[in-house]
Amino acid sequence: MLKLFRQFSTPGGIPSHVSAPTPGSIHEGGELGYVLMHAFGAAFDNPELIVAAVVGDGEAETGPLEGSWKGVKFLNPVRDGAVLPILHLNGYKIAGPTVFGRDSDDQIRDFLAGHGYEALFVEGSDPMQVHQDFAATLEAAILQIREIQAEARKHGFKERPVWPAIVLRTPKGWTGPKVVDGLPVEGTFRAHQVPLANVRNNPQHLKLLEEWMRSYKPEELFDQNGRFRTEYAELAPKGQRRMGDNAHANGGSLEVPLDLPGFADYSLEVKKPGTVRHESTRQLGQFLRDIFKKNTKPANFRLFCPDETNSNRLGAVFETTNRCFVGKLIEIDDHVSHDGRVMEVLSEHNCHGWLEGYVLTGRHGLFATYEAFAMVVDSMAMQHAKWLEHCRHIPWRKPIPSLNYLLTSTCWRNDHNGFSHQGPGFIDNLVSKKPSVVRIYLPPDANCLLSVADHCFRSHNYLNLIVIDKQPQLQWLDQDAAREHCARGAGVWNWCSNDDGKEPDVVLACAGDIATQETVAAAWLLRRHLPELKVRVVNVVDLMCLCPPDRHPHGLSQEMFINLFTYSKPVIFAFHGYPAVVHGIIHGRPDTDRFHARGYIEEGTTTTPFDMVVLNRASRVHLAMDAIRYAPNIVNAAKLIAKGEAILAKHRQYVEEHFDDLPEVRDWVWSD
Ligand SMILES: Cc1ncc(C[n+]2csc(CCOP(=O)(O)OP(=O)(O)O)c2C)c(N)n1
Repeated sequence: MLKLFRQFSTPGGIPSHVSAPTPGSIHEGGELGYVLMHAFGAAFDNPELIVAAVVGDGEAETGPLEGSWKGVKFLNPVRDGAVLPILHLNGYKIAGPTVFGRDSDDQIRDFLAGHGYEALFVEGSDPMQVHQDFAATLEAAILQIREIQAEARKHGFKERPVWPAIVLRTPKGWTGPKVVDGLPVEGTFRAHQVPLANVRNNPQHLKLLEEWMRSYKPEELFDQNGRFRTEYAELAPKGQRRMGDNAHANGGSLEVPLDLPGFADYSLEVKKPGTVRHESTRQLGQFLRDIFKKNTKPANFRLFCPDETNSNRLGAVFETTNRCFVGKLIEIDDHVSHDGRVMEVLSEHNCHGWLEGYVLTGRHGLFATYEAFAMVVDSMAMQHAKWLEHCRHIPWRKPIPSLNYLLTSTCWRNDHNGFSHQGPGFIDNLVSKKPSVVRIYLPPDANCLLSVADHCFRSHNYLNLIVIDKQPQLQWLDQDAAREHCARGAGVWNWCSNDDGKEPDVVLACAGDIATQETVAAAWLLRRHLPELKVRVVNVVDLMCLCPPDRHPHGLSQEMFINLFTYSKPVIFAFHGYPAVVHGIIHGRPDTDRFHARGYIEEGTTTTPFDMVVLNRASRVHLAMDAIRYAPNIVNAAKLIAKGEAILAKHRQYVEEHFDDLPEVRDWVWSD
């Protein structure tokens, strides 16, 4: 008992809410809103599992929770387990009444019925009576669930069942102090978390605390040494029947590794770098299709996407599976079925939360989304990163499959959707998380994308972020070169450099597909207009390799970093996202002032692809002009920069007249 008291919410102890050290838990109780979506993720493809999800009535006011009741419309009673929501209506949150708390039973019943649940009410304040009522209701709910499942599994799926949900009305701070300092506490918002605020200095509060603790009759429950009495301990179920020993809540222990097809089978033929255009994510779509096929039996892979699988060019998956929808199907539906494995719901929260629940219980998946709207789930990603980091230090927690993101429809190619769709900030969010759990990849083409994806699907305990656009784009590396490049994380592209392996005058570095295209095109321009300038092109796939090795495990050694970027030459760094990210990552490398990062600087609109890079001052022309500015001793620099300005003026005029990019830009390919 002393041990429990010493560790509960104390320095070096355990948090006051459910957290990674709590056996039987799959998420932190800290940030509210995600319980139902995690529960659905855990129940998918877990036919024998019933996931009890306790929803606070305050928590029920959050956007993600409000949006997550609909998970039931994706839950198939034949192949999935069940989710049993327990809506705890204690009427109050921290400082006031909850919205649901003042609703009548009928209103709550109607609300739940509208979402597809039958409400089972348990209400009262006499503990012994409520325990009995709750036990009976729980049993009824479980029998109802088993009946629904047995029927569907025996006769096949017919229609979406109405699932039970328990509504529990008990006082907030139930069995805690009734009145403190003359004010009612039990049954009010004042009972929230710390009903007695001043036990150290106020003897009255201390007395109330003692009375409260003694009301649980510790002398009956514990022996003289403070040990929990065996006769009570024995009432608990044995082994894995105990909530704390449920293997699903230590998902890594149940993981069946994915059977991955050889990713090289999906690679593109690239005879000469930068000469053919292709939609890179289409190749990934085919890889995903065959991951589904090869893992049909363990049924442990799903794709989560807010309505954009086709748009993101991943549509090949529909050759082997469908969109999941456990509701009415009609003739015009396109690849929709009750047993589809593509989870399309227009809610980034649900996609993320379902995938979290899925990987936390030992399965695998990918969340593919428009880049700008990944930020809708910034906070969820942060919480999952914290969870993983915490778990790393708990020996009994087995590693779980990584949570994989594909961000596509990126800022540079949302020229048609405009400003609202242009935001690469999810990278900024992940960069700030613990290096032990975060990986960020910016493959420049299809073959690199495949290599990176294969790597991510094999990994554990990470948030793997992959960023690449879906539009036709230049392909740079053949299969072998891509594999080697991705394994290194970054490398010199000799074929577009002209430093002959010696010290260059300037380094053009890039990370990201469009950044790569503009950088290689800048090297091409410089070759033509300033052939004596020695240019080295460095491409970065694994962003965190730029970090000094003491700050990220992927960080290149100082020697390797200098081999790429030299010790002192100017580096013009074209980056996919916000330039400040690069400056932050390279802190600690030699002479960082020589790095000039260019990237997305919130200049966006509905325009042409090249105009996007021009507006953000990250175009090939800008990069070439930067090289001229920063490389030492360029005799005719002013003249060359004037030439660059003239090209930009011509571009502006052409775009406004033709609504298209200059043909020499639009159709540009690499040539020696
Ligand atoms: C997303 C989020 N916003 C705010 C908080 C701060 N907070 C902690 S508990 C709480 C009230 C929760 O009320 P309820 O869900 O009814 O739970 P109860 O404590 O009454 O069981 C709030 C607002 C939080 N933890 N998470």
